[in-house]
Amino acid sequence: MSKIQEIFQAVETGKSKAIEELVNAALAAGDDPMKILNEGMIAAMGSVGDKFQKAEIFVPEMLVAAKTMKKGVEALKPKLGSGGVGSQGKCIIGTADGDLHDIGKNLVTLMIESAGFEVIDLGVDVKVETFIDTIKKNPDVKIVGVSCLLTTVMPALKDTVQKIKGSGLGGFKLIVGGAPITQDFANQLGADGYAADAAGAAVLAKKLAS
Ligand code: B1M
Repeated sequence: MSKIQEIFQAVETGKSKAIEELVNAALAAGDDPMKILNEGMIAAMGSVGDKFQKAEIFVPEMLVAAKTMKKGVEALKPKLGSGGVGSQGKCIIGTADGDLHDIGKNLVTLMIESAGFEVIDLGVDVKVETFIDTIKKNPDVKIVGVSCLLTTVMPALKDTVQKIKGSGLGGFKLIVGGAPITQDFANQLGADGYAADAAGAAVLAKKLAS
């Protein structure tokens, strides 16, 4: 079994104590950090989601898989990018109101930071008022990003985008993303941009901020 397959299995089965060593071993063997992330960890979370949907596993197993992935990403972090800290300006990010998923949002944060932004991370389950207050306190913000993982939270994402856009505040671009979000939906919301993954979000943020 390859090192990346071992990482996939460790995340899928929630072996949080083993993950750091496995990631370090894969890096030492010369595996590409993005391949470890995409084919080892993100793919494993996809499998966890499929198993949850088929009722083969339940919320506690999803939680330990998430904890394992977070530890794996921490081990990988030093290899996942570089960039002048803050040189691109500020970015405010959070997960939409009602949504507790943060692994994707954290990866987007990591990539956007690596692209040179100073990121203000508001965490999960972020009320639109919190986004608006934070934008007011940081009038030089260049990018505001909202992540959404649940179809049931898509109306809250719509509300968030429309209220931020209708607040009269400006000078920044608003981007959205997350598993159920598409470019079409982002267009319907009136968002300035959509990215399918974390690397794409960093490229988009740089493009929109320049
Ligand atoms: Co939840 N969950 N979950 N969950 N969970 C999903 C999303 C689900 C698809 C599983 C399934 O049924 N197959 C399903 C949603 C179904 C739907 O909406 N139709 C689901 C459900 C139902 C639920 C609960 C309702 C379960 C319950 O309680 N009965 C509950 C909801 C809680 C809530 O939020 N209110 C719940 C809870 C949880 C846990 C807390 C146990 C845990 C989250 C832990 C955490 O995040 N700290 C969890 C997990 C782990 C998952 C799965 C298995 C994995 C999510 C993940 O981290 N993926 C997920 C299944 C799946 O995704 N296939 C599932 C890896 C991550 C890297 O990908 O987040 O998509 P992702 O991010 C990507 C892109 O989407 C994009 O870039 C990222 C990296 O490339 N991206 C952006 C994300 N944000 C972006 C923002 C951008 C741009 C790109 O710009 C701003």
